Amino acid sequence: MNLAEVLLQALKDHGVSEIFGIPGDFALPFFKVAEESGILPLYTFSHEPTVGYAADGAARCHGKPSVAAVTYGAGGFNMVNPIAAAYAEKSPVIVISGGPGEGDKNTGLLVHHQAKSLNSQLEVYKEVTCDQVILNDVQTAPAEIARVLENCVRQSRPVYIEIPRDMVFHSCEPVTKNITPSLSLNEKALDACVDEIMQQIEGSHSPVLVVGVEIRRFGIEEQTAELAKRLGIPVVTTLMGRGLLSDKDVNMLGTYLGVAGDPDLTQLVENSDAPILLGVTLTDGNFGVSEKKFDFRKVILASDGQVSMGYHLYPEIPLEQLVKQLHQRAHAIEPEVRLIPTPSKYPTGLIADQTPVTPTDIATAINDLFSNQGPMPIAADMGDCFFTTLDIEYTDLVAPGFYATMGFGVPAGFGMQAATGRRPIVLVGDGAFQMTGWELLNAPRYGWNPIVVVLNNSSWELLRTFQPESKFNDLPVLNYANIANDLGGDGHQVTTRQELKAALDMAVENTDKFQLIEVIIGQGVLSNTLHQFVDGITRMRKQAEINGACS
Ligand code: S1T
Ligand code: MG
Repeated sequence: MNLAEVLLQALKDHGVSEIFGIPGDFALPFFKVAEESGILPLYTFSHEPTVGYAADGAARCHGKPSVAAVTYGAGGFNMVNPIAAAYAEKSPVIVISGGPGEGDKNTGLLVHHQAKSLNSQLEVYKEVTCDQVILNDVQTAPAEIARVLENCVRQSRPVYIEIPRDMVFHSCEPVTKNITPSLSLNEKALDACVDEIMQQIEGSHSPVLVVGVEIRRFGIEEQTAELAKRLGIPVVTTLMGRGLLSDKDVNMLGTYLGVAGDPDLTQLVENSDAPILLGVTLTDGNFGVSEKKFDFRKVILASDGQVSMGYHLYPEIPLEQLVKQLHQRAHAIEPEVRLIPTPSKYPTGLIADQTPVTPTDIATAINDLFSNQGPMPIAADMGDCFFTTLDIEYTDLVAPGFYATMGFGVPAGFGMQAATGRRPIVLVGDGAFQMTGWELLNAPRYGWNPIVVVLNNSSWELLRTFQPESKFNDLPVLNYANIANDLGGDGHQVTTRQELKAALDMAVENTDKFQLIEVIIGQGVLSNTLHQFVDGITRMRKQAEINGACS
């Protein structure tokens, strides 16, 4: 086999199911082998941010790596932001970039697409990946590929592989996959850690399980659900973790949103005497809106391969081993403080009248759709569309809940459909649609048919909420429904609830092409959850000012 075939086979052996990409002259040989070998399906797009977001969306759905392949320089640098998002949210994306060969380097001339130096791209990607390699030696290539792919899986972070264009067709030995990649395990430390956790849980009155993205990234949602059931304790997700355990039989109370969320749920989490945080990342999005500062002496935090509780830190405790051991030791805990999930607090029963549509009406219409025909997976962009998803029944969701980049929605919807074969609903604001929504032109060639809901307020409304005086928040007025028709789908423009319901029913019926529902929303009209976030953050800032003034 040649080096490219060896790499493609190794990708497949490490769980990769598809490649997203845009070629260039430094990557043409690799893309030629990728297309002609058929080892993995290849989907090309129009702009590299979409390549990165689609691979991220697919990786999140698979719980396994996905590939974003680009050319050197113009392509690679164009995709840094999506890979930064994947790094921040622990999504295992494998970046494969073409690169200059020996012939290119020895001319004594500057190489086109290079920036500061020939290794500039590698240096930049070191900041958003957990391991990197340039494959310029076929003798060492198999071991280097094995190492980098193992780190991608083991750390659930992006990695960078550069394949010089004059190396692609060199014959190369196949990659020997390293043993199941897992963090090194200290058995005695694991036993001591589990003992201490069980002791705290058994002595608690109000334990609660808070789950974060690592339980999906390391493929242990089922095991986590079993643990929760055996302990008999309630489960909530972090903002970043919304959508986790959506198909599992657990006592799921919803998403912890602090001051912006359900008050009973917020109280339960913040007053718990044994909050168990599994696979949770301590970010401002997840905990910045905490009404009450957590007493971290009581928090049990298992994340990034270690466990901290009280003043103890247990290094080298892989999450999957911890959950397995806890499950073996767990027994029903009868929490005295129980929050029985009240009937669904999600809005339903849209009144299909002439009232102008609000973001929460969109959530209500989707909830009604789900109750009639079952849930659909959702890909959300960043803007009020993201906060709107929090008013939608609990379902599979991919969204940039922490890194908060725009442009994620439509491409991640592609990644979701490529990875799962399920038709997604995409929620995106007009500003974010202007970034990557045009990529819908590529949907027909792959038979993808998302239902894309564009919240069109002709505004960067999320920014206006915090800085209303700025005129730059006004966006051009565009008819996205007309544009959808030109991009190969069906466009529906709606203003009233009645039109929204009709358009959604029609979109669901039409599966032969993507459906775009452009919802005209007045400026200043926000989702319930965003209102709560803004009120909560404003209240906290005022309190901080008062505290500052008093100190
Ligand atoms: N650029 C990128 C790539 N991501 C971002 N998050 C931003 C800029 C900053 C930003 C937001 S929210 C927002 C911007 C520009 C406006 C979003 O407008 P739109 O998509 O129309 O949604 P809505 O009108 O619902 O706000 C976050 C806070 O950083
Ligand atoms: Mg907008």
